[in-house]
Amino acid sequence: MPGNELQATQLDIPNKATRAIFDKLGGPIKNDIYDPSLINLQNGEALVRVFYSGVCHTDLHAMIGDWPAPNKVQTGGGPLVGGHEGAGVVVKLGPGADEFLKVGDKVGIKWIADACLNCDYCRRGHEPNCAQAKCSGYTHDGSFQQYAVSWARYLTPLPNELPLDEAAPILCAGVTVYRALKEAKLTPGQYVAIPGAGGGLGHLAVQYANVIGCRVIAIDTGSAKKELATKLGAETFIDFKTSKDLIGDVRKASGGEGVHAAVVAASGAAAYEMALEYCRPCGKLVAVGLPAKTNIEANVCFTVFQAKQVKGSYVGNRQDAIEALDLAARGKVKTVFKTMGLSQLNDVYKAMHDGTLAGRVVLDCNK
Ligand code: 8ID
Ligand code: ZN
Repeated sequence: MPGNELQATQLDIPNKATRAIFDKLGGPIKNDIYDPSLINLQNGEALVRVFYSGVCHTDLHAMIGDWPAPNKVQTGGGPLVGGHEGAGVVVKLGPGADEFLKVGDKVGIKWIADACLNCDYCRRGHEPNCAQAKCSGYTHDGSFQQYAVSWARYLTPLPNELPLDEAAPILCAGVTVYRALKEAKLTPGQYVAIPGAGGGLGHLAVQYANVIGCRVIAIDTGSAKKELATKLGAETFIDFKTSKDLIGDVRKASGGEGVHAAVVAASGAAAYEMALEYCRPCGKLVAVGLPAKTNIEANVCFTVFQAKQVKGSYVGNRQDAIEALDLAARGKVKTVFKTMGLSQLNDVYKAMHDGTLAGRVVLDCNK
């Protein structure tokens, strides 16, 4: 169902479906057949037929296991189904779940699969920081499967006019950079640098930054990513591999002063090395990309004298997701993606590791 027409038969639950699993760190990903008709939904759970799932670099981190937070495989919970940019349709509801959704609703599976919604963090809209938060494709099986169980109250309703494949990458990449730009508190006409601008998160960040009216300096490498970032509205593209003076180049492109904010959307540690330096006084580094074992170096004297800020930004809340999707549904932001099959996930990870993907890959879960 790439478009919006849903046929009644698409709500039938078959007794055979495919999921992509790994049971040891480093992979490989294997296709596994299971029976979704046997799934016994618990209180508040929904069964989602996933039509498309975006592949986020976080999924690759999960398979490698390089983060200081154990995933389901690392805690001995058995094989893990990755994926947290799932777009599909509700096909069955567990007890109490009908308070939130009905069968046939188009919904999105996000990184945060559920939160308590009642603690201090949740009440303030910091749902990702809830101590009870569950993560799709990490602590809980995610969207790299044809039928996924998730929590009805935390699934995101999808705008009807947005095709499911276009919606999928908004559910993590889109909401994350949308929220990160909010954290940057930029105003129209200000400069923002986006390291990782040619990747899944970055290509959406370029567009959301344009919606705000910012002047975008895209940082990434290679002609495909240059073309993509420029086409999507970056004013300047700086190739981090060929630039001989990245700080100087960013300053030159931002009126000689440096940028008002850097939203670091790269998965590589090097992207953090110079970001604080090419921010102008009072500028802000918003940390989004999650390279393992990486520290942000900030010289105390310069940080104080120049009143600079460093801020982490972790996905977004339910409202951020709705807002990010709304902008996509109204055509202000467009996901650029290549469609591949669920069975090709190993190839996607290889290309992602090699840095050869521009934009996102969206898996067609029927292939
Ligand atoms: O909530 C969060 N903070 C959050 C949410 C989702 C994803 C964080 N992430 C993290 C991922 O775990 C990953 O570490 O953001 C990072 C980027 O995810 P992605 O966009 O899904 O990855 P990608 O599509 O592979 O794009 C990464 C881009 O970074 C560029 C690459 O060329 C690629 O285009 N890049 C690298 I690697 N090093 C760079 C550098 N030094 C760089 N760009 C500029 N400078
Ligand atoms: Zn993600």
